[in-house]
Amino acid sequence: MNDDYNFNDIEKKWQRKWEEQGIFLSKVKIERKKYYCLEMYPYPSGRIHMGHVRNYSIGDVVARFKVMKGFNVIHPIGWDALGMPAENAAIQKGIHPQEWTLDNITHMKLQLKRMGFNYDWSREVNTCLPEYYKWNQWIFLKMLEKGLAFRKKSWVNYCPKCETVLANEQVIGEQCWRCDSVVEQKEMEQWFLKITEYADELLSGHEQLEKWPEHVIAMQKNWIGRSIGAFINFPVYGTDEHIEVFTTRIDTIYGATFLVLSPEHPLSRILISDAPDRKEKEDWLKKTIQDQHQRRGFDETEKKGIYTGKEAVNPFNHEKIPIWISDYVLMDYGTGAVMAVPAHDQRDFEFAKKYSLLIREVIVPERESPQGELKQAYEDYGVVVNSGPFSKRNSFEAEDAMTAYAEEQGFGGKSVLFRLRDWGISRQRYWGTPIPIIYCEKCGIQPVPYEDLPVRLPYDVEFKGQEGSPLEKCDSFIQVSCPQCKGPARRETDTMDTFFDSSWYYFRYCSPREDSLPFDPESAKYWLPVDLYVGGVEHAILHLIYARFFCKVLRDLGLTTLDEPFPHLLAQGMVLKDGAAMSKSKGNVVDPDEIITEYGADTLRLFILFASPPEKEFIWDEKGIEGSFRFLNRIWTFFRSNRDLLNRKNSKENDITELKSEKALQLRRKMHQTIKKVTGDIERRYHLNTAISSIMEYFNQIKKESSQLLNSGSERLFLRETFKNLILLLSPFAPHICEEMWEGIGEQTMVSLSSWPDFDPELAKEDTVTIVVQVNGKLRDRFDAERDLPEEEAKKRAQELPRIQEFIGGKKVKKVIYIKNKLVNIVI
Ligand code: ANZ
Ligand code: ZN
Repeated sequence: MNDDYNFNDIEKKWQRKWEEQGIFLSKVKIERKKYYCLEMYPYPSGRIHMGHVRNYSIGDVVARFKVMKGFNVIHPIGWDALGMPAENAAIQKGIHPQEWTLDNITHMKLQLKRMGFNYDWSREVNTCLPEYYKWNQWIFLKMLEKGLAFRKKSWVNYCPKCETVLANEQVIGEQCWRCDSVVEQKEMEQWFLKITEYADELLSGHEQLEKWPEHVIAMQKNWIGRSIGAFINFPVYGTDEHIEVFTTRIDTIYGATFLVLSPEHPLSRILISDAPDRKEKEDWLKKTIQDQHQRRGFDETEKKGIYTGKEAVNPFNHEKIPIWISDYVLMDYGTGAVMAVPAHDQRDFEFAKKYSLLIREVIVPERESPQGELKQAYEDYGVVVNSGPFSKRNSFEAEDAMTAYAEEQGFGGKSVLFRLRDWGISRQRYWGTPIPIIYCEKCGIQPVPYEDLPVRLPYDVEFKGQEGSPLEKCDSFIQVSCPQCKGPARRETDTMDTFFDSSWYYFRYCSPREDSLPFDPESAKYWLPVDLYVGGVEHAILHLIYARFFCKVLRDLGLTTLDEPFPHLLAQGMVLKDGAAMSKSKGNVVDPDEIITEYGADTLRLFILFASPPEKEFIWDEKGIEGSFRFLNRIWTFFRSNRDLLNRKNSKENDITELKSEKALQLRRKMHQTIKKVTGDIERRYHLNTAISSIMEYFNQIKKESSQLLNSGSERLFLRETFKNLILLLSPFAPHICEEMWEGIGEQTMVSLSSWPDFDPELAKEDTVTIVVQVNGKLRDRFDAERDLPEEEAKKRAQELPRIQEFIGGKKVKKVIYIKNKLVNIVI
């Protein structure tokens, strides 16, 4: 037999065996503790990339580890298969989106299998199949019943090239996230989901998410954006109209020297309607709404505005102040109107400077008086001045008193505002879930009856890339009879945002073929929550907020009792090469298939996990992959040359008598230490990189001591034990080669199903030494520490000892001398 490490044959062999024996299929076993390991499912773009390889290798190690630890593991995978690229491919290449998607899935599935991931393929979910999207429609109808899905006319971002409405988050800067075209504004009737109803709970729920990275929580908090402030009504002078503003700084209200409306504010048009230069103003308004929308809200841009010619009355001091319209006020935040306080808000300050409006200081830092002329807004809190009866209090007292006064007088009150917007889910696209709605001239908006679900996407449509969705031109789809009056009616042609699909797919995995509900509540109750969710940090906001929202909605529908679906999130870092993320446009893509062909999947897995901890960036480097390959080769060679000696047949199991040699004893200590370290690294910190490096060290020691151990009987048996443990520890990372060696040393059950090794806590203890501490050469104290403590650490610990501190007694330390593993001398 050829002694080379023939990874290709080995990997194929074990992938076949795993599949034939169905060892990764998962079943509910009430009596056993479950573990749900989930990685964000891929979009079937055509090929697996290194980001996938990294994401799925991390999950796979954890899933395999948990199997060996005796958990009943569910590790599913599926396809986020709807969305724009498929349709763009149809337009560009003339392939039907369904063909394109299914072909891609077939190919990527083979690629994933080539990596040796232990997925339960029987649970595969594919969102472009009616058996999946039927339940999107079902959930939508339930939300409609609950008032959580509704229709609203709204300004939407529209990409002229993709011919579709984009969510705010799909607009980067001013451009379409996919094609970089400049985004336009369009007013349309859209379907929305009322995520704002859950804004408070989405925020308070963060408290349960202790095992989420802090920066992800911070991004979500910021996205939800809770502001405490007040609403105040300003009457428009000489009319019955009022302008309501939202402010977080009511303490500055005596400094409000003008009001500003957003161009889209309903009063903006009305207030300029009798202006002498009405035509000009209306043109300005139209133009601003059209092309300024995207730039709005960014502080850098110059603020432009017009004066309406009207005035409002400040209800606190009855002062008349001008009403302006400007693009720096956003319609979709608060009331779309602000009281401008130029002395204390920088945006208002710049606006006032530009148009020579009054600036009045009403807040000063403690023990200071107004400055006269400000160079910029003073935005901090401080002492209130120039504010009638509220003067001389600090900002916070003034806020309370002023809010109470506004409430008393009935022109305002305290309020909490969220930045989070309702989620617009309508897309004017073909390749998405049809929204199950029928429009009837007589009966109005009608939900498709549940028994008529799914509303299937028609197959025969044309993809020309012209205005609108192909569904709009598909008569067989559009023409339908009204569920109410049976008269002729028209189907909704918008499809759903694909974030809808990914908001609940992790429930579907629990019972993927369930056909009476989106998922079987009993199975979900057993498997959920997801114990570890691994994915890219680019999903920190949208996907992870939407999925949390859906979980709460499904809970309120009585399908689950879960509040939070993902108590533990591992946000993996990006894969870089030559200083940039791997991407086609940068031309720095390394194709996983080529690496597998050249080095094997085990080497690729090992390398991608070894080079950095999961949450850090990973830098691709060719030398690194060779290093991992060499390591596996060295283990392989060791195994091949000692195969017979290591074999079960040649040893009486568990018959290790006393170890005699110091080397053997040391190796045994190393073995227990390594088991402890690797277990802890995987289980507690997910530091797979340090786990791998301790396995490498451990192997080096085995190799070094092996020739001596092989000479004596009981120690040879010990060598077998220690090598067995090496295989077990390495197996989640490099499962194929480990199965092969495991079989090669005569083991009967597969290593993938074997138990994770235990360690003896006594033997796993790190070596410790006692270090004596002297002050000016006199012995004063001692402490125990790990052997080979770094010098700085030893010096620090010595000086921190309470007794030593007493001796130092605040005197200046001149010098600290360290003799490794023995002594610290502090000279004062
Ligand atoms: C007066 C004021 C004085 C303000 C001051 C701030 C400082 P956050 O914290 O983000 O909620 N604002 C309210 N609605 C707005 C809109 N639609 N477009 C633009 N700006 C708007 O911000 C709340 C503050 O942002 C509000 O408080 C308001 O300006 C402004 F010294 O009112 B403030
Ligand atoms: Zn009807």
